[in-house]
Amino acid sequence: MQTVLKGTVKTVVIERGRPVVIIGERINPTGRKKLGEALLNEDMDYVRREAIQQVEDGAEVIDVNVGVAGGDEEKLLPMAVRAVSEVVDCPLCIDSTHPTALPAALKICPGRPLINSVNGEEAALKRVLPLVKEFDTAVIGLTMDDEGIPTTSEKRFAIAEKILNRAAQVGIKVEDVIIDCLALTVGADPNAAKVTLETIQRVSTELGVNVTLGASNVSFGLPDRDTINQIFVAMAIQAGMTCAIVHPAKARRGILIADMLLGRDEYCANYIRYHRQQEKKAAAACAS
Ligand code: THG
Repeated sequence: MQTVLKGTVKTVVIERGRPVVIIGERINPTGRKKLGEALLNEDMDYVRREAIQQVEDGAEVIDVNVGVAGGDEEKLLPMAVRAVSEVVDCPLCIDSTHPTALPAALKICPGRPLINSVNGEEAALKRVLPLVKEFDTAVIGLTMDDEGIPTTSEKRFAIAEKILNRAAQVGIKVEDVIIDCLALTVGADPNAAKVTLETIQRVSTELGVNVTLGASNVSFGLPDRDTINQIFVAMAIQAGMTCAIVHPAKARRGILIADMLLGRDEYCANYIRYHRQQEKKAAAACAS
């Protein structure tokens, strides 16, 4: 089950058994005042720098979310997508549910992006799936609907099935739907992470599709978020997650180690290369 995404130059293949693909989450103004201000000022240099940095830190796909209070998303989304695609050659993940901003961004986005996202809600399915077909993209399907996010893996699984069925009806291939089993903060519900992991396991084994998470959500409101996120990501990978929307600089090490421990890194080459790079960086920082 291969999901193939394309940037201006690079092609990214998401598939179980291959190294987990990092989708850089940083172009998102939620909780980031400076980025929000930059977007309101249409300062695309800030967005460009953020994209370049994430690729340097190991992102293979860049998520672009410009949802900021008072911002004109229909104008900002295509602007940001263009700016990012001018400075990085990897595929983009267009993170918007705005009915007109999304098609406007798709029109100018090079390659084969990932749409983030559709969900099990009737209105969302009717609005987004035709765009996936028209622009020949892949799409993330969130396991939630008009009743919100189910608290059981059975219900989330049923929504995943529904999204795949509806996608098939409009001629979207099953490999072009990546299911998001939804990470919620364990700070609000002790079973939150467990339900997510159980859903990943079922979706991955019974439906065979690629699975993703906005993994950083799991630690909202808790101390030492980075460690929680790293351990959760490792567990999600074991359960079947094949790509992760994360902070690349913070998540890469744990992901490389999880891949290595699951036999997806021959001779530990990726891990050792990464380790050497980090040592070089540290030495350079000391010398300067
Ligand atoms: N699923 C899908 N897409 C998503 C999410 C998801 N997109 C948005 C979000 N959830 C994933 N992206 C983020 C981005 C940032 C943070 C969490 C998830 C985050 N930000 C810090 C905060 O708010 O405290 C601040 C950032 C910083 O300055 O470090 O945690 O679930 N498909």
